[in-house]
Amino acid sequence: MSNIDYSDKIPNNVNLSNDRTLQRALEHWQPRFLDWWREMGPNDFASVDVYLRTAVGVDAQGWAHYGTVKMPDYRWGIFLADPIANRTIGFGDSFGQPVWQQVPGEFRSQFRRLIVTQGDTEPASVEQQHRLGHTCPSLYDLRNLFQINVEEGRHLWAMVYILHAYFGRDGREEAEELLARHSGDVDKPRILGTFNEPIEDWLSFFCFCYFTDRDGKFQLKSLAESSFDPLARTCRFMLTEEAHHMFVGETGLGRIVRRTLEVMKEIGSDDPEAIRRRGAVDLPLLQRYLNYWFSSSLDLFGSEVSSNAATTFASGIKGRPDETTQYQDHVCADSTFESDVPDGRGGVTKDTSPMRNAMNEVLRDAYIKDCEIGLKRWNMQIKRSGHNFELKLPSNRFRRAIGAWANIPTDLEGRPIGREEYERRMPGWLPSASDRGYVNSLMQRVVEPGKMAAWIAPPDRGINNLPVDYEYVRVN
Ligand code: BYC
Repeated sequence: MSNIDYSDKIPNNVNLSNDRTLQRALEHWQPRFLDWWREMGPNDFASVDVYLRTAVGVDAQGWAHYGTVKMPDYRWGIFLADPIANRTIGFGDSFGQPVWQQVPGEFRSQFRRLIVTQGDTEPASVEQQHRLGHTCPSLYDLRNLFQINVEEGRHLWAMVYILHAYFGRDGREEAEELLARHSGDVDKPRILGTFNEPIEDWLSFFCFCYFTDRDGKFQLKSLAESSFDPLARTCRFMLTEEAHHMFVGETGLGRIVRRTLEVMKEIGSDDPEAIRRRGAVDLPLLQRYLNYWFSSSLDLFGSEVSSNAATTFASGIKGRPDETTQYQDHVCADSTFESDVPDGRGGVTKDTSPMRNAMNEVLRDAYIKDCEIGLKRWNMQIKRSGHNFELKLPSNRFRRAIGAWANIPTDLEGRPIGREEYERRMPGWLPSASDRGYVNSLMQRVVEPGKMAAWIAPPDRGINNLPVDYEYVRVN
């Protein structure tokens, strides 16, 4: 089962050639996907050779095969992790029963909704990053951008396979719609807020990979627990690819911090203006970008109290990340969850809800802890350089658009404040027009092998044991 059949028009490890109807349906969708890629993907780089990783098998040995490819020739396909023998349902009302190989009729619309939402984010991110290749800080980074883009394209394939194989005509229609909605489109936007935010510079790109791809990790881990086994298996394999996207975010931001600290040492000052004169990213500016992308990504978990979340947990559709190892109670029929909510009079009060309804918040809490890891590492770098600046995640109440704190003005610590004060202090909290103008001025393309833009330090090592100055993308 592990090996992927690359002789098929659509590479796969699901014996696609045994199901002619499904194969034909997917072969019908394939040229539409390629049209979308040509129009909305990194199309100005269609003819360049890129050093990319392609999966040849789904086991530890097979999934990372490296070679030079032109992106439109990348072999997008359908790869499911191997089945786990005798797998049983790990949570909810049907705990302990055998997992499902088909979608139970009564849960069809909930499954479809989640799969479409997941699928929608994948092409959205490619659209958001559409023009970044023109301002890459190095060939190493350009290659990482393209690796992420092709893998997001493959993740779209992963969801489209499930829609086609298990949801009949509805699924085929949804697969068409996944190519018809576009990031930021006024008439047909992407489903979730963050995926309509423009990503016009590499600082935003690294923040997106750090914060938004990490939501991907948590959502995929939850879906990898699903009782619908084909969905669980496809998400398990997607997670192997997702790890690289977060690595790009974490090391990208870490390299920016390192470069800034070098400049601060050279000039003997932490004055933002002096740092900007040397073409680096001052730490308060970085903090404002972190505030922006973190608060936007928090909304991706949905409302704190959600009847959707309760239903999907109870019915075994969507679990919690690492359900088996991280939790004792897998049914959560009687437990409760306490959270802080606005009291409607400018203050905060406690609210207790059934645990099942609070599953979005359980996930968001775990996500926030995971986000803190990188900040600890960067703060260590800053401290070791003798500076007392500390990067911080804002409160989970700050600048929320979804849930109990939606449109409630708070400061970065989550204290409710008046609207007027909120508006007045906002330029210190989020990137201002002049911050964005400055960051844009840094975005000059660097394509000499091994050379880095002045605002980012080189990576510690290259890709797949190659040197950093390897020509990862042949742009000429
Ligand atoms: N923006 O009960 P509620 C990734 C909607 S990232 C706009 O609060 P629920 C990736 C919600 O859809 C992972 N709308 O929440 C990363 C619902 O609408 P409908 C993506 C929002 O349903 C980087 C309504 O509000 N995967 O893979 O419990 C690059 C009420 O919902 C937002 C998933 O999200 C928002 N931020 O949970 C590439 C997994 N938040 O349906 C890829 C699948 C909520 O009533 N999705 N709404 O019209 C889910 O599990 C759930 O849909 C959510 C929301 C967690 C998103």
